[in-house]
Amino acid sequence: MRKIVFASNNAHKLQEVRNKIGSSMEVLSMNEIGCFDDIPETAETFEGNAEIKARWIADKYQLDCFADDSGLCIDTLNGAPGVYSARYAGEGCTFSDNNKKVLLALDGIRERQAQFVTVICLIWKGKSYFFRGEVEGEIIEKLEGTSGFGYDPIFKPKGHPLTYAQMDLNEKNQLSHRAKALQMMSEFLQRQL
Ligand code: ITT
Repeated sequence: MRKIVFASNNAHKLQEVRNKIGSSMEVLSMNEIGCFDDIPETAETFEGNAEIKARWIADKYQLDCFADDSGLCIDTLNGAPGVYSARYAGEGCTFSDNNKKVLLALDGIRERQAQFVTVICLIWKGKSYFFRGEVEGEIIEKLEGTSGFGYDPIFKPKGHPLTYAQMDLNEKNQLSHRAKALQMMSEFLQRQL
């Protein structure tokens, strides 16, 4: 089976990735290749940050590798938190701090449309390839559900009765932004055989 490294320190993402593509390729975590680096994300786009993370591993270990940079873009906040989704409420903040800050920012606002975005950068035979998955939805008024991570309890995909956090892993992986990007990467890799 093809082996590929997923350059992420987020255990929730790793779980989603393995659930989605783990039957077609062996996904190695950073820890499994002996890497414990905290890779600085200094770019101002999802593409830029995904490429920084993937290149870091590909250059240091000479392995095929991919990384995902993701975030929640809220229309009425001009796309915030966007690339700053992990640290929206400040360095070292928790998922709960971030959710509270979003709910406060949207307090009393009826326009609650948002997109969840994942950009994957795959480094394959030394070249970079990008795959973008997006899901339209809305920010609800209070947290609903306990599965998943991050902004899952406040994001409801368009036309769906449940938030991401009210879905189990398989359900989220049928429709999520990350699942869409992973699907595209997986189809690309199948064509490389
Ligand atoms: P790595 O960079 O190590 O992969 P990270 O958590 O820092 O992990 P990002 O830089 O991509 O990941 O930051 C994205 C943040 O956006 C993440 O910390 C969550 O708060 C949120 N996020 C990303 N994907 C999400 C998802 O599927 N559901 C809910 N929140 C998500």
